[in-house]
Amino acid sequence: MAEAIIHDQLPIIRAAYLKHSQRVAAARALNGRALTYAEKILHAHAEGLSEKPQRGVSYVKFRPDRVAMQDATAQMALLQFMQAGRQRVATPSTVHCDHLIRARVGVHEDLNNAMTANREVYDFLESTSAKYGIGFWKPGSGIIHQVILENYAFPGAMMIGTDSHTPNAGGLGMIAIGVGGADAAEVMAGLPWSVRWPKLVAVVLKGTLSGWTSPKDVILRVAEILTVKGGTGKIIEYIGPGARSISATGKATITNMGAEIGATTSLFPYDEKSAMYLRSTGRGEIAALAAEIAAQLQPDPEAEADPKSYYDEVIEINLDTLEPHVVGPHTPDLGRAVSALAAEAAQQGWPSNISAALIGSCTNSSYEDIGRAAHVARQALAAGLKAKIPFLVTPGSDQVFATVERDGFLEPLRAIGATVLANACGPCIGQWQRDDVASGTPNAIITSFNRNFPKRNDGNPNTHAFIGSPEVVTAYALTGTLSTDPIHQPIVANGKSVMLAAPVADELPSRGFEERRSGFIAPPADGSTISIAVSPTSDRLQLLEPFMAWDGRDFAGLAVLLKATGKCTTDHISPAGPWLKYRGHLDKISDNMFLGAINAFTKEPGTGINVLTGETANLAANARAYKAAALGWVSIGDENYGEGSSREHAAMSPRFLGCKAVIARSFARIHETNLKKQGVLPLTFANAADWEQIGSHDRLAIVGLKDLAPGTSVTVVVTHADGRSTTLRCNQSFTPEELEWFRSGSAMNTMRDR
Ligand code: MIC
Ligand code: SF4
Repeated sequence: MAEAIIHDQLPIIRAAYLKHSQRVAAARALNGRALTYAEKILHAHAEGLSEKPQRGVSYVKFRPDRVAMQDATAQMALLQFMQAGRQRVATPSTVHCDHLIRARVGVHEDLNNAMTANREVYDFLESTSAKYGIGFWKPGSGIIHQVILENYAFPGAMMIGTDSHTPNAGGLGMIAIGVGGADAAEVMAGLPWSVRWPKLVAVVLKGTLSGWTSPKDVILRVAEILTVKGGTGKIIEYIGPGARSISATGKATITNMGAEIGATTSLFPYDEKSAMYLRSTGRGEIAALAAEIAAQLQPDPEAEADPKSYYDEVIEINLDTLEPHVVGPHTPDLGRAVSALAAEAAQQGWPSNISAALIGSCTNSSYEDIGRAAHVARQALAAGLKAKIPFLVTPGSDQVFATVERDGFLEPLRAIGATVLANACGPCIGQWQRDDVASGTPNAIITSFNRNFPKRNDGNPNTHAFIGSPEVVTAYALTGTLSTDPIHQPIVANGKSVMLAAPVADELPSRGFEERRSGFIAPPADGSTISIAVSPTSDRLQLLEPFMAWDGRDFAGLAVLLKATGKCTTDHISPAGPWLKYRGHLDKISDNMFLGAINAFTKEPGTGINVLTGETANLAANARAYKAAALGWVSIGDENYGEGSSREHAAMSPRFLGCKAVIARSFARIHETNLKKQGVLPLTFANAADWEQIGSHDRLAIVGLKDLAPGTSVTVVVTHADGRSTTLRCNQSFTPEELEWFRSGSAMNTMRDR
């Protein structure tokens, strides 16, 4: 099976490399200069480019090589794809079952429980995959991004994935972009994928990592510099000698978590580390093919020598002096060195007791990561120390799990008290049945995951989540407190004082990885006879009804359902955790709409004033009441509205419950596109201060919609409760093609109409 997965890809990769070399040569001529690495991949996949693309301006169509979907988003992606009426996918695609597994006691029981609890959804995903020619990875085989890195990622490729951390594959030199399910459905249906030609940021790495500093600290530092919206519309390219010194899996940690700065994607050039990883995962033949065109899988030397002339922004990080970092709570860009955390926690009054430490996840469960954590654990054991708090380990894939088990890394971790969970997202996505801390209790946790929004991991708004590298998190597990620095100060326990030495571990297993690909089910050559059954009484799955086309009239009398203040991520708009199980049922999941969004009108999450009754109620309930009364509504957003994930439910639920427009100070890229795809107007205030003008009982008219064209501004007339009215100017970023989606009601309607 393993052989087949790789072998099937070889002809595709050969053809891709031939095209890559030809296209790169042509692109140099078109641009009249040397190219960065991202530019090479973009040009190799662009369709019909006759002019030099303008960064941040030109809208370009691309032909990705692959589509990847995880179970929580694949349901909507496939339900939408089914509307296209195709027999088979036009682009190689895979589905990975990882998000729906709940972490409670440990790998075996949790996996068994998931198989029972999610049977209907797994059956749907498996049979749909078989029918349409999609590769299917069973629950337990691993988290999408690890499985992709181990089996499908190759330098120079382009992939889209229905998960925001798809850029993980950028660690292996690939442009891998997180998108909503509608984008995936279109590419699977044979349509191109469009995006504005990104701006380019170079992160020039000098020096080498040493001591406690790890790849995680590079991205934590970048997040601190660029903030959660600093990467919007940009590709982050890591270059310089330091880049070549980082392992391929370490690079993947960095590009994976680039989602947290809103970047379109992040990537590293192909180098010897990439080749080593490919060989170690049984893909020596791919490494050999890449080596033949190595120069084309890197930035041209001119670009690396003079980044300021080739990139829009240049950031320099010296790995020799980079300190281990911890970020949080509540946002990934609130960073500082580990050495500064205790003082800051005391000053801020954050709960000092850490209640749980968690390592692993899609971004930090490589052989090297677990090896370094295990080294810390071995030192603890030698000194008679154990984890003071619950300590959970989530391996990224079956292959990594089997290899670290074989090489004895899990033993010391278990011996200090770790529980090894299933190879799945688990606590990272709120699939953590936590019984030890009552909801509402202030506490801190520390993880090596990506995200730390309030309620993200355990549903408790008072859990202060911090993020660090697996080795740093392991050290904190031994002390259970934020008040001391466990890596620069001795750990005092059992009357002894122990100074931990900096962890060391191999990047890759000297004996190679244990091959574990038995979780893969290849699709049959002909799936046309397979029928897909969705029960009309199911509460897990629901066939989609097309959204209504726009009636050609301006919007008038719209109510303001919500005025979000502060951070409003997709986790605030469409929380996960207990709601994950309804990801295939639009009506059901819409009850979670805006549960986490802080409403400026009520000063609390999830509620708003129903303008029809004057009563304060749950926002989804208000929206349902407006829908029943045929009253359209808008949602008002703050900065970087829709930050975070790719989940299109955050756009579909509002659309389903009658939202006409979202007007925000600014948007995160994937969410803005998701809104457009579902036929909702995303508008931004031309004057950010106009956010203040909107009151709870105002009614909005959005006028001149017939003349909507790329670049035009939009007039919004606000009629206030006292009868006064204010006219606001808003901006929009629609392309001609995206306007079609708005007019026909959704991108899926446009696709079907064609
Ligand atoms: C996440 O990390 O937030 C998720 C859960 O993986 C999401 C996808 C989803 O909500 O299903 C993402 O990153 O896109
Ligand atoms: Fe899964 Fe967490 Fe990674 Fe998202 S960030 S794919 S939830 S492990």
